[in-house]
Amino acid sequence: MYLSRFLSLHALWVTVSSVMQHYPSVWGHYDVCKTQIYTEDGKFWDYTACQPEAIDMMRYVKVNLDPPDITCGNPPENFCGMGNPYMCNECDAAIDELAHPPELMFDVEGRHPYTFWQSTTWKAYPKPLRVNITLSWNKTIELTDNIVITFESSRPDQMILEKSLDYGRTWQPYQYYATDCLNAFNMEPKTVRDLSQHTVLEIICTEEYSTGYMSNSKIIHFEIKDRFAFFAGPRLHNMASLYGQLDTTKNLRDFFTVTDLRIRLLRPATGEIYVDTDHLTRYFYAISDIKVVGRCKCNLHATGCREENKKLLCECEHNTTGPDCGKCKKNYQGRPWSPGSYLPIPKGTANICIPSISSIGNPPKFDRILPNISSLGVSNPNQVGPKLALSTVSSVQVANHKRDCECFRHSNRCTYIELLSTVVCVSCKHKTRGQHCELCRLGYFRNASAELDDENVCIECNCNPIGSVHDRCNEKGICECKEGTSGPKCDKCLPGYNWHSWGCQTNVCDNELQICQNGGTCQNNIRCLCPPPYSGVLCEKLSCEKDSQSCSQDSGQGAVSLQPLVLLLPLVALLGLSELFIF
Ligand SMILES: *[C@@H]1O[C@H](CO)[C@@H](O)[C@H](O)[C@H]1NC(C)=O
Ligand SMILES: *[C@@H]1O[C@H](CO)[C@@H](O)[C@H](O)[C@H]1NC(C)=O
Ligand SMILES: *[C@@H]1O[C@H](CO)[C@@H](O)[C@H](O)[C@H]1NC(C)=O
Ligand SMILES: *[C@@H]1O[C@H](CO)[C@@H](O)[C@H](O)[C@H]1NC(C)=O
Ligand SMILES: *[C@@H]1O[C@H](CO)[C@@H](O)[C@H](O)[C@H]1NC(C)=O
Ligand SMILES: [Ca+2]
Repeated sequence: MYLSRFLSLHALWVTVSSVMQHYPSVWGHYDVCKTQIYTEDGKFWDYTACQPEAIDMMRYVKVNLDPPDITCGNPPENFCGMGNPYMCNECDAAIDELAHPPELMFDVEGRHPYTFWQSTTWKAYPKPLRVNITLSWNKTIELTDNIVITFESSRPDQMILEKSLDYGRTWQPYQYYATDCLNAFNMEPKTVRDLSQHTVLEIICTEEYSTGYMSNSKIIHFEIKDRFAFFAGPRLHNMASLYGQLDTTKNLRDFFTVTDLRIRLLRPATGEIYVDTDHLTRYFYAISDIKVVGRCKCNLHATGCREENKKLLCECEHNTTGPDCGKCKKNYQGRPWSPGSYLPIPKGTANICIPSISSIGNPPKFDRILPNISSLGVSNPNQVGPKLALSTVSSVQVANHKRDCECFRHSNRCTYIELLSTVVCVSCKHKTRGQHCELCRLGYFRNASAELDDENVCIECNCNPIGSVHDRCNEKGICECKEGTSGPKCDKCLPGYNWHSWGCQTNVCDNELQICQNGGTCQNNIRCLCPPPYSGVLCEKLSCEKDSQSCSQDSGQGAVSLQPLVLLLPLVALLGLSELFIF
């Protein structure tokens, strides 16, 4: 409700401001995906880049611990204070007040004493005490604030924060933490303040958060804001500059993007050079809180991100779809998908998906249809569908869009046809053709499971050359068959027909309807083998030998009288003596 009220106020405001022909410079929150604009020509939607609000991401996280049995309390055990090895407490998983399960790392904080997760103690020393805490969102998120890990124990001697961008398949280090960076990771110690705009992506090892087990601070940061500050200024007052930078530098954007985080605890705080083996119950990890703030990555195509079946999903606008709004909706693939852009400041560019131009697949319905371009010889009369010029899409955005060379990645060359004031792709590859390489060549059909810009978008019809009328097929790949032929590829015969080297032919004989007579046998459904003296297609005739008696009985007189002549004719032709026989 708030949003819609905001939208209408906003719309009103846009009306005013478009009269005044300027926008206020404080814009740049990217919190609306579209606004209505009123002009003399009527109402228009103006589409803008938009993104969800930054929220507490720990509400949606799935946590996994490795080793799985690393949480203390099963069996119950004692742990003691780092400073005072005689001040001890009990951890018992079976008793609520004494249990320290992983959920306590991201419960609602504010109680005292703090609730916390705790590992077993370092009983197995000198075997390393190592724990991986993996945080998974199953959704790409963009971090907007520092990651803050609050320890209840002393902060570890060695720790690595890692990130994944591909749902946990591969991992990269984000930051190393150690009391002694050189010793632990063979890295020079650094702090974020040692970095600059140019080295902001460098992975550093910091000693800032580990030294001094007696120190009061129990907090570890991963400094997002300090890194933003290289672009947006110390108090982040110039976010526009940061957004501009994020827009043009993919690496920078990816640096702040994650699907998973992993905290690798490698060595607990020991405080002294030597581990006190008499009091191993002093060494363990305990974390009371993890803070991760970010926003769903929606490629600047959504302001909403909701949880559905335990999974975060962008509520995509601009006719995009997918968990990250990472592709165009069906029938809105008039040009390749692209993310929205923060530029130009302050409203960005929406890069909306526009209705498909294509007629392969399902022809979309448009309000306005332009004359087709079959006069160019690029349209297939068998696949007539509405063709749409980019300029007819009713949107300010698209009207301004240059008619550039959009060939769905099947070509990167276009030619301008002045007569039609149209840009046409040339040399479409991957068996495509058409103004935007959006059609399949003759003899190919659209792969329904492939996007228009897929290399495999067109599949060969593969019509049987003998059984089909031509080598083209319909949108399902079904060929047009000759008489007697069937099957999607026309390589089968209908009942009553048989496949020969020249296609399907009606059976001459079979064992049901066309039975060879007079003791003849049917050979391959092609011919009857007749026993003498029978002949004819079905052995229904008697062959007349010269002095056969049966001939005159069964066949008419004409047959007898004609016979000598019939026998003579080839001979006559052979000798060229036809003039001797004048009837
Ligand atoms: C933690 O992750 C690292 C890196 O993938 C792996 O080598 C290690 O076996 C995992 N488990 C523990 C308990 O360290
Ligand atoms: C992640 O999300 C996908 C859907 O996008 C779902 O199929 C999959 O099961 C989810 N994985 C986990 C581990 O929840
Ligand atoms: C997206 O498509 C719907 C129709 O399915 C249309 O009403 C809407 O205006 C379109 N939005 C954009 C941003 O083009
Ligand atoms: C497209 O052009 C062909 C040939 O010029 C014509 O027969 C057909 O009716 C046209 N289709 C449309 C939708 O204008
Ligand atoms: C159809 O496209 C999908 C997606 O690219 C591809 O995996 C598949 O192999 C294609 N089918 C054919 C028959 O080429
Ligand atoms: Ca807690």
